[in-house]
Amino acid sequence: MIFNEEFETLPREALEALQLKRLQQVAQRVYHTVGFYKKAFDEAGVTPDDIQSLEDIRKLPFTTKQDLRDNYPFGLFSVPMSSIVRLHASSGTTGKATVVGYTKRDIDTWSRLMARSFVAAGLTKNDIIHNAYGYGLFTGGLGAHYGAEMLGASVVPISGGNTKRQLMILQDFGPTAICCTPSYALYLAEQGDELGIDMRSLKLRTGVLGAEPWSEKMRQEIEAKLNITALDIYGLSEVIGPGVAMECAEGKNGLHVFEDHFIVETIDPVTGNVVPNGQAGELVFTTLTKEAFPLIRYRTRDMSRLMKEPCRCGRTLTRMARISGRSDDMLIIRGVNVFPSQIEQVLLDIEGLEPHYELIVDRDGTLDTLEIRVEVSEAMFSDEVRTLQNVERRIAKDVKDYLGVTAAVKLVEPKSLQRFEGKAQRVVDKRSI
Ligand code: DLL
Repeated sequence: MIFNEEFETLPREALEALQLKRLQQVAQRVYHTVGFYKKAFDEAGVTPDDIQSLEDIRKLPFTTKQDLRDNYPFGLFSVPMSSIVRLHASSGTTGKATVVGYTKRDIDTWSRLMARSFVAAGLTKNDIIHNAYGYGLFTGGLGAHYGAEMLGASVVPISGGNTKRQLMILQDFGPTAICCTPSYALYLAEQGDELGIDMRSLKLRTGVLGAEPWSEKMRQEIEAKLNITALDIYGLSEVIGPGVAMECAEGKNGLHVFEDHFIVETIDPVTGNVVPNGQAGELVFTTLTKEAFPLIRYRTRDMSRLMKEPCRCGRTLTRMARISGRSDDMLIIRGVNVFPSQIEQVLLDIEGLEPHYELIVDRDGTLDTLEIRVEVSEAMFSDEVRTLQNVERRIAKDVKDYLGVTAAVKLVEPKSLQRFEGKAQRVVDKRSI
């Protein structure tokens, strides 16, 4: 089943003609309404009129997360605030990260993209969708919610957390589909087993899972434990939220990028050059239809590879392989995006700590764990145990307050952590997904 048959199955030529027309429009729009883009285009010596073919997109400059931060909070919006009906922000940051805005039409576009995603997963208006993505500034909850309503399905807006209640509702309401992160799907399965619930005999048939990297092995585990078909959904707040790309139930091999709304490129993260089709590279997206917050050549730092071969579902949209990693050091811990530099900032704000630390990320059963080991100064090291414990508590609290993640903190002796000659390796990620 295809939600938007016309646009999802356009012959490539027609799709590319549509993309070019929309690219020309968005280039004009940002050049004339957003000071940042006018300056960036001028510096690159390019004007919107230079876009004569799709390849000409390569003349346009990249946009990075730093550009978004520099223009915090609303500097890249292309419409007046009176036209903005919704704001979201990326998770797990001090707040000074990335804020995104939507017009009424953007919300409608996004809802349709999510409805498309659900239909690609085989869902219909007869489904009951248990939406365990977090509601709030994170785009997962409301994005999936509006999409489910657009489809006409019955949505259970359970949001994240309170696993016992989730398990009760899974049994009592009999939802046929679940939206959550893959690791939470596994956690639910595990907790259900512990409580003696037969998780395989629930009414669940489908999982629309994403927001963090996962693997084929994890998919098999989730499918076996919950007796569902687990499909991958990708997106990022900057581009629109979930619903940028979705795996179809028929192909179950790569995610269709909704190319009538986004142009996707893959680049070499070091040189910035576009890599040949099929080769691994960093995903770069340009939005074609967004009004409030159009983005030109946004560097996602997510690594993938594009597959142009036709898919058995009939969609002509290019597929991207599941995300294989990141070209920067961003960690996703229990669904929260965290940069080691943000943890460093918290540590440096506390007196008596040395700038030597190590972050150990692991998985306890199905849950991500974070341990922070940090060296204390000689002076502090000779303090009473109680003082040291207080410092540990303070670090854990600050990390939780500012970044939204729970961490176990361990103060270690001065000079006990490894030193590095080249690039410091501060993160030990023991998770195998
Ligand atoms: O995670 C949007 C989303 C919500 C996607 C619900 C899917 C489902 P952000 O919080 O801005 O937005 O985080 C975006 O999460 O750049 C990737 O690194 C990672 N990510 C998202 N989906 C996937 C996925 C939402 N399917 C960042 N596989 C992105 C791997 C993913 N990583």
